[in-house]
Amino acid sequence: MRGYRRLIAGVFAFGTACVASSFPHTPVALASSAPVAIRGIIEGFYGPPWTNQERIGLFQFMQRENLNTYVYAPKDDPYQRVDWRAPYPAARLAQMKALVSAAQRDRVQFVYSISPGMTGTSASAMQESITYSSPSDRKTLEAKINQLRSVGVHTFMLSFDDIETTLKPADEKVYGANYAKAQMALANQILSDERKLDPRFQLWLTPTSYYGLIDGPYWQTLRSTLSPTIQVIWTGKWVLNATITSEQAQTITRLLGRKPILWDNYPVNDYTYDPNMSHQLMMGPLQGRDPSLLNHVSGYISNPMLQPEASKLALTTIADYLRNPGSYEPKEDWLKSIAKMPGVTNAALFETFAEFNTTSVLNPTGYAPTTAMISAFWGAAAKSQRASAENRLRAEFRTLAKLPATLPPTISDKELLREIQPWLTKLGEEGQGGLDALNVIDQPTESNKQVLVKQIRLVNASPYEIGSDIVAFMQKVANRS
Ligand code: LOG
Repeated sequence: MRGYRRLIAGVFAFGTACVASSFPHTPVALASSAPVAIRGIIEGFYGPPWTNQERIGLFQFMQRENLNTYVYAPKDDPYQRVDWRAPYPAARLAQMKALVSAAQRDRVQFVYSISPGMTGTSASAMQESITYSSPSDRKTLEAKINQLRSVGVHTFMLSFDDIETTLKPADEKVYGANYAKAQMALANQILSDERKLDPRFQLWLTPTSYYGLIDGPYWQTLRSTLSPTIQVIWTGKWVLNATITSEQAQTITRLLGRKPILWDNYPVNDYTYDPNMSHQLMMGPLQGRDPSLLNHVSGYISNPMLQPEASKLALTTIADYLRNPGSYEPKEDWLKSIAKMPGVTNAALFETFAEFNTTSVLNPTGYAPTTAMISAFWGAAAKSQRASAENRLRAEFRTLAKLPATLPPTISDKELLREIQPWLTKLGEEGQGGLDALNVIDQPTESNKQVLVKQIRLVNASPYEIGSDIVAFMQKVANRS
């Protein structure tokens, strides 16, 4: 089991200040009015990494949206994690060079993350993991950094999230059980070695304690030993957060001894690919972040979904929040962002689909209109009320049943269409299922019931999560009849 699953299970259980000069070497021209200097995206999820083509598309989007930083941190890219020791072969390095150049062209700062620690204590994990005190491992890591510098990268991140905290015997001899000390010493040494080679070198660090608000030995070691010029990541009180407040950011600033770079785990959806979960799209707006939060962080980076094109809706709202957090209104901004969504030619129709993909930790109820329609239907006391509630539901179910045919011709971005297709298909099946359920209510014949039961089986077989209130409606009708 990956480390983060344990953490996420816990989450589900309950449900200006920085000016350009503080980041002197960035090649990016910062908009002077932006409330925080580092604004961007971290490709930091588990699962299939994006392709370079997808990343380059994202850079263009980022430039338009005034996002200036991209962090390359795909957990499942072997060169970034398990095979961190392996240098890039020439062909792969050329691809990285093309990627870094594309980012530069779009005025996006490229940050390369490397994760030299593994999860667990298996023999292979122990072997793959760095020995912090080993000069040869450090040199190997620096050689990898130097290789990426040769293609134009100057900012690096050492990522120690979701890793084993038991030290190897060689490290124990030097650091006892204090893995924080081992990590900080390595980071400081790399900073001093690399600065000698490259005055533009910048280092960021994702600590093993990357969330929370309660002090402990790890952060005590971090703030007392880590060079103050190294930027440190924090994800909020938890891994996923309904709210992130200025007060929390001020607390963590004291604990880390510096303002954090906020790694916001929204709209990331990798954890919905866990075997016991249904896959979800996170297409709702950013919400629950204090308007003054950006005064208390040194940067804001969003971890998006496995689906880069579909991520652009939430990312547009994030970019708007980052431009002007004081006047940001989630729902209003979301509607505007749909209208701007690249490759979408019929905003109203896209909204019909997108509103079914807005349920998240940030907004547990979401925007799907069927929730209220279904409760109005069951709650209708008078016959006439029930009839009009039924008519409204039927019209909505018809729209949804037809959506797999009506929406695709209005989407010119075929990648976006490919990404959303499984959810679109399921929503169409649910629309049909809703109609089947209304038929059973109106005419409870055996054959109508069989049609409904068959449709329930079909939607329940899907591993994709969408429109669960419609499925519950179908089931309720089947159980009653
Ligand atoms: C991982 C991240 C993953 C995210 C959401 C951080 C710092 N690390 O729990 O790679 O995408 O959760 O599943 C994480 O957030 N750990």
